[in-house]
Amino acid sequence: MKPLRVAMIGYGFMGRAHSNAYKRLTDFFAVQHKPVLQVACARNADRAKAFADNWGYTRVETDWKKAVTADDVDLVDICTPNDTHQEIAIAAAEAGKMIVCEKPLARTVAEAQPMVDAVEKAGVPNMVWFNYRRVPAITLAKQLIDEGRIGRAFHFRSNFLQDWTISPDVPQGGAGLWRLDAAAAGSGVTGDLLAHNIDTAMWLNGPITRVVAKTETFVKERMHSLTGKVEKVGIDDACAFLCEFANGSLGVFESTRYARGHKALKTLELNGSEGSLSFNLEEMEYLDFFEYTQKENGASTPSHLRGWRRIHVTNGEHPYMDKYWVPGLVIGYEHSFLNALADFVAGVEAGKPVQPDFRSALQTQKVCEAVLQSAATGAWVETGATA
Ligand code: SOE
Repeated sequence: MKPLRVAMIGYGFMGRAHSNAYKRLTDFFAVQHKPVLQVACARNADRAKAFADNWGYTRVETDWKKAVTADDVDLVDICTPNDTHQEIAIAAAEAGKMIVCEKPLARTVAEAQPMVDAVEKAGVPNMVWFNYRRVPAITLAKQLIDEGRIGRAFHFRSNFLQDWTISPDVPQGGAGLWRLDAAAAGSGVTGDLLAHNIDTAMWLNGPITRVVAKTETFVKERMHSLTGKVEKVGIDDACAFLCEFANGSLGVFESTRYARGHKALKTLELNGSEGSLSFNLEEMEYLDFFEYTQKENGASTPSHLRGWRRIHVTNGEHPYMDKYWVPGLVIGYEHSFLNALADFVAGVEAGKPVQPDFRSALQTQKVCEAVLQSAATGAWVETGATA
C-alpha cells in the first residue's frame, strides 16, 4: 500500500471530521493508498500540537505556506475559514499537491474562479467536501432518479434549519464563530448551509437556472471576538428562495439559524410524474419513496396499494453499505466523510476526477451568489450555473 501523506490546515470541527475519515479509510475500503496524518497546521502552536497529539499527526506547522509546499505532503486538506480557502488552494495547486477543500469553495464567484483555474492548470486531483452526497440514502436517491423511477421532475424542496445563533449574546468572529463574521465567511446560512442543499439539489435534479430570494438578519449587531467591539452583522441569518431548474421543475429552499428547536433539520423532497422521494437528516438511514409507476413492468401501482415506502438503507446492495456492518445496522454522519474520501482516493487511483470537484462547487457558488444578489435587489437573477 502506498502512503497518502496529509497536511491538515485548520483544526476545528471539520478538521476532526476529516481526520477521522483518514484514520479509518483502509479499515473499510479496499483502496491502494493509506492516509498518513503527516502535518497538522494552525497559527497557534499549542492548539496545533494538542490537535496533532490527539489525532496522531506526525508533526506540526504554524505557517500554512510551509505545510502546503512540504516535500513530505501529498494532499492538502483546507479546513480553515472561507476567506483563506483561495490563497491556500492556489499555493497548494502550484506546489502540485492534491487538494480537498471544505465548503463553500470560497466567499464569492470571483474568489472561486481562480481556484478552479489553478487546480485545472496544475492538473491536480481536487474535491470539495459536500459530504451529504455520500449519505447512503441520498446516494440511493440519485440511483433511483437515474433509474427513471421519478420521471419528469416537478418540484424540489429543501430545508436546512438550525437554532444556535438566536441569542444576541453569541459573538461574531473567532474559532467556530467566524461563521457569523461576513468578512471571514462571505455569507451566513446561504454559504454555510444552503450551499450543501444546492449541491445536492443540482446533483439530483440538474442546474438551477434562476432564483428569487429573501434574506434576513435578525440580530443586527454583535460583539466581535477579534476586536472586542460591538459591530454590525453582515451575514444572512435566514434565507428563503424560489428557483427554476433547467429541467423545468420548481424549487423552494429555506435555511435559518433561528428555527427554535431544530439543530440540523436538513430535508429534501422531489416530486415527479412517476414517483417522489423524501429525506430527513434526523433519520438519515431512511429514504422515503412513493412509487406511482412501477419501473420494472411500467404499470401503475394499484391504487389500494399506493403509499410511501420507507427504505431502511442498510442492505449490502445499498450505496456504501457493503463496506460496513450487516443489514439492519446503521452508520452515521461521520461515514459521509469516509465515503467521500474513499471515492476521492479511488478516483485518484483510477485517474478519474471525483465529484464534486472545484468546477462543480463553482456552480454551487454561482447559485449562492445569485441568491444573495436577488435578496439585495428583490429581482429574479440568472445563476449562470451549468451541469
Ligand atoms: C454549521 O453549524 C455547520 O457545522 C456547517 O458549517 C456544516 O457544513 C454543516 O454540515 C453542519 O452545520
